[in-house]
Amino acid sequence: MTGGTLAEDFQQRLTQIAEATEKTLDHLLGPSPLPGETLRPPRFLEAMRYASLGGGKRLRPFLLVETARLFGIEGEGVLRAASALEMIHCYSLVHDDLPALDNDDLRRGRPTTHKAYDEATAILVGDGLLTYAFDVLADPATHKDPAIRIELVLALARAAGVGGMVGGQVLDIEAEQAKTPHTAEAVIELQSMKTGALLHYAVIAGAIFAGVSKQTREALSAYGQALGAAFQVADDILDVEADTEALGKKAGKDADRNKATLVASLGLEAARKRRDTLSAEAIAALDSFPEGREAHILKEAARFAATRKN
Ligand code: GRG
Repeated sequence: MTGGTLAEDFQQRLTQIAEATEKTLDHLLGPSPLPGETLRPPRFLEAMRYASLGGGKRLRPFLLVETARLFGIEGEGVLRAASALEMIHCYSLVHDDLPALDNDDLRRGRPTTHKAYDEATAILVGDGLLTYAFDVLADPATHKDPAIRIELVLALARAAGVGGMVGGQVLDIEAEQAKTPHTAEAVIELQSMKTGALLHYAVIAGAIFAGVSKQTREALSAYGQALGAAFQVADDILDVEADTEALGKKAGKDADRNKATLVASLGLEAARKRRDTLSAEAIAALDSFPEGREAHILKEAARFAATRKN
């Protein structure tokens, strides 16, 4: 800690964990084949690296690392799990940007993967990152206890799959195709799957590493759910604010879409209130830690999720 304000301490930790995640991803996506692999096609490996290195806030790795650290667990295994989670996140972004989905040209300030390479490569990059994430988690280098590794794998499969991120994306597409406005309840449900599930996994994975009590895991779960929801409402609000400020390309492209957002369902002011309530709920969830641990940095992360500017 710097001895600075909580917000400064949070930013410092976010930067440190982003750097450590970058190093781990760089190593994992290196050219040497792993045991059982024949070779790693060089141009494709470069595309996988393009999609996952050198950008992003790395909020999911941050949450995983900080949750584990709260219980005294640090090191290479935690960073491998954090990197696996980031691989899933990056795969979802690569696929989400494809012409068949959001059709975006820019991501993290650079051309999207299908623009920098081509569509077939981008689809396969997503597939490669998705598969590799589970390879990394299942490897004994992540945790010596196979029971812990299986728990990490199972929870990630559930968070990323049909009942989690992918299912949420499906509901989002179906909602957009509907002609009628969306209820706030429907939006909250699909967002908790599409975006919330991976953020929730981040804290649950930290708890799996630490082997916390049921009560503590429930507190962390409530924190993860509220933080994930606050993060997504904040995202919707940022989108609208960006659209209002400058009628850019994306704003023009999205203007006539029947988007399933809380801003569309509730209006901007009510969405802002909901975002702040969710952030406060996340913080309050951490007050009930049975161990009496002071989770200041995680609480600050809940404030950041709601007030971030990008
Ligand atoms: C198409 C088979 C197939 C699967 C893809 C596309 C998809 C499944 C899921 C979409 C999930 C998605 C893109 C959710 C959006 C969540 C969101 C707000 C992303 C931005 O996250 P940040 O702000 O991004 O953390 P950075 O760049 O900071 O990492």
